[in-house]
Amino acid sequence: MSEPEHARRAAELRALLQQHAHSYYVLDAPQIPDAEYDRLFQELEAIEAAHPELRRDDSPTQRVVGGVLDGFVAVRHAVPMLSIRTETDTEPSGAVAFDARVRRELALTDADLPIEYAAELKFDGLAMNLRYESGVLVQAATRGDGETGEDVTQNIRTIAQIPRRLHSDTPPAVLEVRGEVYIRRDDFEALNERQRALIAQGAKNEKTFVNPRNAAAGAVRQLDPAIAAKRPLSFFAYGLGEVQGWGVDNAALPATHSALLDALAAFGLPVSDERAVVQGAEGLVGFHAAIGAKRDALPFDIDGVVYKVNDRALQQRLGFVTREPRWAVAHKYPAQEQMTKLLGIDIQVGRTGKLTPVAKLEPVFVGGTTVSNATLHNEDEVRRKDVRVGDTVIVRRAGDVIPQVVGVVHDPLAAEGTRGEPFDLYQRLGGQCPVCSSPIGREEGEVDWRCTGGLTCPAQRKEAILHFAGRRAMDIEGLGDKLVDQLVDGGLIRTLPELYTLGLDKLCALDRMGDKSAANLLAGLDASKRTTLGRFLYALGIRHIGETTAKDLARHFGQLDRIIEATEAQLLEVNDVGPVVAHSVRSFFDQPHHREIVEQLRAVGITWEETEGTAVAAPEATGIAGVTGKTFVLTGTLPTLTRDAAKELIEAAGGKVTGSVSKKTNYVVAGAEAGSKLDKANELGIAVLDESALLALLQDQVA
Ligand code: D41
Repeated sequence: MSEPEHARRAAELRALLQQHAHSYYVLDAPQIPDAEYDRLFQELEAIEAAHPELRRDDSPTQRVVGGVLDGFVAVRHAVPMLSIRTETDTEPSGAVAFDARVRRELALTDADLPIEYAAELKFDGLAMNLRYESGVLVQAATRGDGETGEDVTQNIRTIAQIPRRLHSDTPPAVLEVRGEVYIRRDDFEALNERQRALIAQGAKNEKTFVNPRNAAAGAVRQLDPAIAAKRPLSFFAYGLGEVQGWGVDNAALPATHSALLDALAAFGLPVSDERAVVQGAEGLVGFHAAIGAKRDALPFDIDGVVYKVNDRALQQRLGFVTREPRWAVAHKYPAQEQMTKLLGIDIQVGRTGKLTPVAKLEPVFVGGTTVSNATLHNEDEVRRKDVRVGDTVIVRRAGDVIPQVVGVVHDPLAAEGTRGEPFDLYQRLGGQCPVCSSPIGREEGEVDWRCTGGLTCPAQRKEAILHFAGRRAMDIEGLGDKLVDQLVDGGLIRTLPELYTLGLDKLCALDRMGDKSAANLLAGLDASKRTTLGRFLYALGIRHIGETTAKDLARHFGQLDRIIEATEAQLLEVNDVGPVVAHSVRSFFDQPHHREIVEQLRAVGITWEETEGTAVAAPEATGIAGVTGKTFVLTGTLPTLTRDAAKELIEAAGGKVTGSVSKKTNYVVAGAEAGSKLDKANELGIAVLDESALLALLQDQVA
């Protein structure tokens, strides 16, 4: 580059970085991936280093970003919140280099023993200082610029995991705990689903979030704590700020970082179990590799691991340079977001008929694999993000979640009018399902277009059969997904009733199907014919009709024909049936091909007992008082009962099992690794039972 070229590029980079820093820090809506921001930042740093005369006071390289926002009270940290040095070399050599630096600083030679390190995760969230006085949480503050942050106590108090009071009879007079506020990936996906639903219902001020860290940042800096409370925040502690009176003269302060984390855990603070004490560079490399291998399986995002010299006395000897301790480093992993080009948009028909726009991408290495397809969720999402073919987009792949396009990179230098057309799903498909050519439709208040072919669309056939055969539906023993693939792909069955016309000869002709398994399947099919009305209804796979609703409908109407003929108003009379469910049942049976399938199923000999129904009698009258009518939510792994078994027991006693915790939930049954549902229960003050307490409760009912 020539001299004027450098000057021009530096100015361009300053402008770009300023714009992106604003989007990131102020709007919580980044326009480019972090890795790209870092690249631009480093490019500017390099130019400024080579040409000091180009350095400007307002350059993003000259100040710490993340200043104080209007609306929150500034808090001066009693002890500054330091930064952590980042090792961007994602190879093992990054760990080796850190160990070598530490040994050099301590003037150690090869003859000396390896250094002991505490290795932990680098959570991808928001740094926070929690101040406890006499064991009581009195203040929570963001890091800000490290000297001054914002008081976000109200919002942090909504995090159920963070104790309001330390678990100790003799807490330190002052204990500042530092850690990271983050959002789990499953909570993030659920949050964005909710946001998409709100937007679909016409909510104006709602948006989806680009990634968990941004959602967390937005929640922490919410001016309305009621909104913050609805965001599923979590917390992990990793260090200390000011400490007074932890024993006489802080004599109870642990001597190592690992013991400190144990002590924080004993105070009731969340501390990650994914940590280790290791020896020397070799130990660090091993930890980096081990966590790298399970990164996808962790329930939250990490962008690296952190190594800390374990001995706190050694830490003090090492000290820090320009606000970064010499005794700690963050060792990164490959980024989970990257930029690439959008080559086209395909539309996939899901197994339930949902039509999903899928981005065809120029292959890009992200989150550890090469990605060339990513979901765009639905048409509204594509339009809102204004994603068009030919654009440069940001792709995110984290954990086992399918890759997603989270946004478009707008090239500020691109000419107007050179972009592709806005996306229109209906027009693209000419109104027809790309698999079966049935009309596509979208119900009011829904974001997803769907194929209306239902049981007749090949894309939905396998799923419909598997659902029908499922253990909680018709319970057809021996009919799993491999066999369904064979039956459908081999053209043996196209519709549900055809299952029951399969013969031994046809089955034996299938690959790997012996006489015995064929006979077993036929026996399974035969046995499934005697069922209950609830199971049969559930098996039909009507949208929005889960097991519980199917049972409620069966109990209420008693006879299939009454359900088939019921008006929406009559359906609304059923316990827990709202307009969406009523409409779904009605439109299912309005379709002639669905009625035909039901008739054919009856014709092949499927039977159940029909009753008068309990349209007038309250269901409570038949159950066992106490558990009857109570709503349970199951979360985590119970020691002996499977989820299905627990559900069956609860339902047998007259209780109901639902999927999410709300004010209407009576009990949450929690097992190992219970997640956000448990937090929610605690937050709402709902009774939490373990397995034995559940069994005792159910026992009481029977006794
Ligand atoms: O998980 C993290 N993001 C993390 C951040 C961690 N595990 N340890 C950290 N340790 C420090 C020092 C060494 C300065 C106590 C940190 C951070 N700092 C940190 N996070 C944001 C700024 C600094």
